Amino acid sequence: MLNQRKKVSIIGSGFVGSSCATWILARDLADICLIDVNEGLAKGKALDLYSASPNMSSDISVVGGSDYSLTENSSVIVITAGLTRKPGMSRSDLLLKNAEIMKDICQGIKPYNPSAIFIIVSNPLDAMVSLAHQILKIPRERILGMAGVLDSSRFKAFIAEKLRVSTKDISALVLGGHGDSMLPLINYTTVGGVPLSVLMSETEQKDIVERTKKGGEEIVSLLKTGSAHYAPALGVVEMLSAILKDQKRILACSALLESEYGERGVFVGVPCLLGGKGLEKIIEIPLNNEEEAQFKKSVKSVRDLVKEMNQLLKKS
Ligand code: A3D
Repeated sequence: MLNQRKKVSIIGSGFVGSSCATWILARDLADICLIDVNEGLAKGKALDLYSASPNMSSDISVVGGSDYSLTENSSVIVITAGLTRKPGMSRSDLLLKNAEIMKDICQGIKPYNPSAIFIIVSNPLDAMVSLAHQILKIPRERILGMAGVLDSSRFKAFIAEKLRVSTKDISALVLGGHGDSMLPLINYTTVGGVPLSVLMSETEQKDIVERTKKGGEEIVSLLKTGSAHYAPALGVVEMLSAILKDQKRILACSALLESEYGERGVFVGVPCLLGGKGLEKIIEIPLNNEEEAQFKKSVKSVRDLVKEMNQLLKKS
């Protein structure tokens, strides 16, 4: 049947946005619309990718531009637009700039997409997804932030490297905000069903947890300019596959808590059941006292950041 393909629009066609589009094409997932404030960039990348589709044996369409009307009736919208810190720019300046960009995008895109599911990637992640939710005013089922899938993937990669085992057998979970306060959960990590604590010393476990928390920084310091994009983009595409194919996967995503984990009105990384409706359920897992204290600390740091962002927006 014609016209049954789903459409994914990606706002921000920089490193993360264009890598998302590449993985979507490679997995033949959906038609793609790339949007960027730099129209030529979005159009050029779209044309380049579309030219690759015959060699992928793919029939997906890829269009690009800067006009939000191109995104009309998307199944999913991925927002990766944002600025990176420039010399002389304070953390608050960057927070305000990215918040203004997020606000403009959400206001511009909403009229064309009454029922889309949104995946936010722009940083600071938990604050940006919270702002997008304030502007879009959509049910929590249709708005998620991507971070936990990436952080869990880094955690698994470092475990596989250390133990010299296949990544396929590793099951792991990272909760909390996307940043220093994230919580890689050793107690929920297994390799082929064997608890990690059986396979690694406590010192080795601690080292891997620390490396996971600083995974993004390690890459930034090697690259010198820019930041990670292959793994973040694949994190988005894992979420997209779960939604577009109604896979009912349990993935760590930033989602709005409405009583779960004893919290309300905050977006933070938790295990989510993802399917065709978007967020179908937040899974609550038991945490020991230490894990719970760390989770609460992480939630507080997200709340503080959102408060700071809202004050900056009010003053601007
Ligand atoms: P970059 O390659 O600079 O791309 C950002 C793009 O956004 C550029 O092409 C800009 O032209 C575009 N842009 C800026 N303003 C607008 C606007 N108003 N409308 C449309 N497009 C606009 O950055 P990147 O792709 O490396 O990173 C993008 C964002 O993702 C940043 O905020 C990163 O910090 C964030 N990021 C998050 C993660 C997570 O795990 C949460 C990982 C990697 C990157």
